[in-house]
Formats: sequence, structure tokens, C-alpha cells
Amino acid sequence: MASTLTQKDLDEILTFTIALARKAGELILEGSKAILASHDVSEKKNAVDLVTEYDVRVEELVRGEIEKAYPSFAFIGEESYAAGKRPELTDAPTFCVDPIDGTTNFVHGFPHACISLGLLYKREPTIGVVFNPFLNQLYSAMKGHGAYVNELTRLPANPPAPFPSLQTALIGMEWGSDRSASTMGKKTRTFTRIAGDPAHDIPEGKMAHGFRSLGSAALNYCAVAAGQLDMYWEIGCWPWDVAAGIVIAREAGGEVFGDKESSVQGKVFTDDMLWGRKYIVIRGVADSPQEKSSEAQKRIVKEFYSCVEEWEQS
Ligand code: LIP
Repeated sequence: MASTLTQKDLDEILTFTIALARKAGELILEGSKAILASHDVSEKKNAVDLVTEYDVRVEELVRGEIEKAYPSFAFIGEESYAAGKRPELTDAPTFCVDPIDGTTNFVHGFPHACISLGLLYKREPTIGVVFNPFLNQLYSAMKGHGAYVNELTRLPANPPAPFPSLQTALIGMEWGSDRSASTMGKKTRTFTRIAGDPAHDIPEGKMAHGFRSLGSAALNYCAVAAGQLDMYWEIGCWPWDVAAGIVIAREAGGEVFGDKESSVQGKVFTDDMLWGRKYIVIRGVADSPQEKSSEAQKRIVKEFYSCVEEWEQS
């Protein structure tokens, strides 16, 4: 296949990727039964950065199918990266894959784990497919062509609500794998500012409606795309956690931003932020006579980042 993709090529790639996600889902379900019986779990960076043989087997399955169908495409995968592969990101079509996103959930039998298959084209997140086989929920999107759940329901499923402030927000937040005193202090102070009650001794508190910690970055993006979460922020994810979700969220009217400095300047996500490991995604917001959706999203991100103490992820 030529390195320049036509719309027909992209349509075929999306169909292939959806079928591949479902095939990988079968192995994930098989692996869940096996791991819940064997409890055979390994550690990567530390005791909360988990991996199983099925993370590796699913990635091998997916990589093999991609190499057969699209031998000229590049491949970035979580477990290949962990094994030392450091592919350079180029303009070439590149699959960016997390074979099991939400491995901790997978290990515990908590049914919020998925495969995340993103296609980067000219470094842009262009196709995204996220499949949770435990709940049979498949999210898919192509840049400029909308986002869907189970291929039929366009996202967001309901008209986007206004987003007056953080006070009305249900926010995806994760504890991640960096549990050092320094990082935990910044996380908990950030969480306290966002959830705290300004009328009860937390003067900068935003008293947000709440946090949800699903344990899967990709599924958090899908929840934002579906309008179930208002936003999701995390420091420490990798490109394979977010590549597919960025397409799905954006095609559902959402917007993605990067670190505090760029977000406060109103800069939306660009491909140079892909390896930045600091990401925040905001759901679509209804345009109003006073404020367009994009303006509301930038306003919310600035309000959010006014509460954040950032750290550099190891
Ligand atoms: C997970 C991410 C999640 C993060 C976890 C973990 P994995 O990816 O999706 O957002 O909080 O620490 O990194 O490791 O399950 O593929």
C-alpha cells in the first residue's frame, strides 16, 4: 500500500481494525479466565505496574495480523516498547497499540479493560478503535467521520450539556503507577482543590461533582466521548494509552490538551505532545450565544489547571 492513504484505504483500515479488535477481545476473555485461575501476574516498573502473558500474547496476535495486512505500516506497542523496541515516529501510517489497557482491572476481574488500537497517519491520530470485550462495547472513530459505539450509535449519544464550571464536573482521575511521596502529595493536593468545599476551609476548592477512577485511559476517553464523564486528566499515560481515544473523543466533539503550560495558553493537542505523558480531554459542549464549544473547553481546562500541581513522570 502506498504511504499516501486514500479515503478508500482508510475505510478499509477501519473495517480491518474493528475486526482485529474483536478478534483480540476473544483472546482477552480467554486470558481473563486463565489469569483469574492462575493469578500469574508480573510487575514492570513496580508493584502496581502489572503485566501478564496475555498482554504480550494479545500484542503478538495484533502485530502479526497487522504485518500480514499492512506490511509497510509502522508499529508502536506497549509490550514491544517494554521489551526495548524504540520505533521512531514518522509520517508513515503507524499503529499505536495497547493490547490490554486496564491490566490491573484485567487481573482483578473488574470488567473495565480493553484493547486500544490507534492509527497515526502523518503523525496525526486518524483512526481509533477501543473494545471492551467484557461489556461488548466497541468504540470507533475516523478523523472527520464521527465517533460511534458498536458501529451504529453516533457519539455523543445525547446533545452536549453546557459546562458552566468545574463545580458541575464528573472527572476521570487515576492513581497511576507513580506512588512516590512527592507525586502522591501533588496528586492529593490537586484532588483536594478540585473536590474541596470552599465554604468549609478549602478556599480554593471547586467542589466538583466527583471523580471516577476506571483504571483504563482508553476507556476514560470513550466515557468522555459518550458524555458520561465531563473530562479526564492524567500524567503518566503513554501514546498507546491515548492514541485511539484522542480520535474517538475529538470526533464526538471533545478536545484534547497537553500539559499545564500549553493548555493555559489555549493550545490544543498536537502530535508533538504525543510522547509528553500529560494529557487532558474535555467532552463536547453546546455552543451558546456567549461562548463556542472550543472556548468553553479552553476555559474549563484553564480552571482545572489552576488547581493542578504537575510532576514529571518517571
Ligand atoms: C493503564 C492506564 C491508566 C493508568 C494505569 C495504567 P495499562 O495502562 O490506562 O490510565 O492509570 O497506571 O498505566 O498499564 O493498564 O495498559
